[in-house]
Amino acid sequence: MSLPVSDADPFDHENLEDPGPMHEKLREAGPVVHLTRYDTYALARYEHVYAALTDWQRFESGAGVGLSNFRTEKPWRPPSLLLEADPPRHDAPRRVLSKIVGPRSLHRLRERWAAEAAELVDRVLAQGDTADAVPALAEAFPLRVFPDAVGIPAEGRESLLPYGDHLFNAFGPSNDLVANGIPRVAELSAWVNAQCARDMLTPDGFGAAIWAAADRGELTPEQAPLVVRSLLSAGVDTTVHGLSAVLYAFATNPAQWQRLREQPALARVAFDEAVRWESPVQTFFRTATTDVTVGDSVIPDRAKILMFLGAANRDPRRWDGPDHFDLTRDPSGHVGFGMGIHQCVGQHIARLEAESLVTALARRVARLELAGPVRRHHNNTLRAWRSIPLHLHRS
Ligand code: OVV
Repeated sequence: MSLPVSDADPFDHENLEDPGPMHEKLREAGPVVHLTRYDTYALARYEHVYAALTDWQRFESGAGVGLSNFRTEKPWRPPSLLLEADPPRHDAPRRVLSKIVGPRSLHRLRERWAAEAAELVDRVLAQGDTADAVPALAEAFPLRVFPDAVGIPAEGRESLLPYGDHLFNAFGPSNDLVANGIPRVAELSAWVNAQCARDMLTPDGFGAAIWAAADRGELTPEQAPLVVRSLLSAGVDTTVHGLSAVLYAFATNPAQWQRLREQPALARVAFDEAVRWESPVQTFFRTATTDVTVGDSVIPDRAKILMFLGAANRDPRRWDGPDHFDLTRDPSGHVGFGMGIHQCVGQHIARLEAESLVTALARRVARLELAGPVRRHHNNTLRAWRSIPLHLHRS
């Protein structure tokens, strides 16, 4: 039995700025690596991340998918019924939400979102030929269409981003990023929780559909607001950074933009390739329910396991030229949305948002290029952006 060890800190600022070198070391060290700093077990190869994601019996979520263990430490908010639960408790909320945000239900949003995206891109282009893609496009579009689709009021929406930022930081260790978020937690949580009440939600949105499922007995009235909270928690920052990723990918790969312009139907595959390439959600933890043998090593019962989705998505054992953003590749099978019973329930929403925005841009912009230095935003879980200055050359 051997167990490679590493004293790397995946949550320090150097690794958050550029996790690539650490990912390579972890993949090369072996199928599982003990991270001594946090006494957690790292999986960074595609094969083993995939295996853990699809083995919910031995890699549970109910003890939390962050570093802290809910069985020994009180969670900072009531656990998610979807993310932080295992079967059978996980199943009814998952079944209800999958249907509400599934491809069939989203059909009615296609035209509306295409029009919203066209309007936004026209407004940005009317202001000149440069823009910061993060606030102007990647934040503006989801903050407009997604809360509308959930059915919450316009007022206070700006709270969604800092709430999500703190939530995704809180899956990591209690470092400076978490400390910086704490002063606003009570205010932001109170606002988000208030939006989950039945009488806050418009009758035609995802939120009202969740409450209607409770009326039919598919959820309890106690579960309904927590399922709405999952949408508001997981649905904004993730798509903002996913959209940033695809815009950055095109700005730095002009030949791929030309390919998209010739074949606009590539917008969907482009987004999945960007999710593979950047992995907006970099990591989640699981907890071992028993001793688990991985390679030649044993992960002990109750240990926390850190799954590096971003490292798996660039594992050269699985992908040819993994560091290239390439629209000729088939990115399906990437683990950027997870895999197995917890795989992103909102992925069809994210894809429709991306397809709407990228298509609107492709119709109007012949060339995209960086107009200055990009800046990352550091988060313990998200591969995030602060600024992507772009030159937008109209067609
Ligand atoms: C995937 C994800 C991230 C953050 C929060 C949640 C889910 C939730 O269900 O609240």
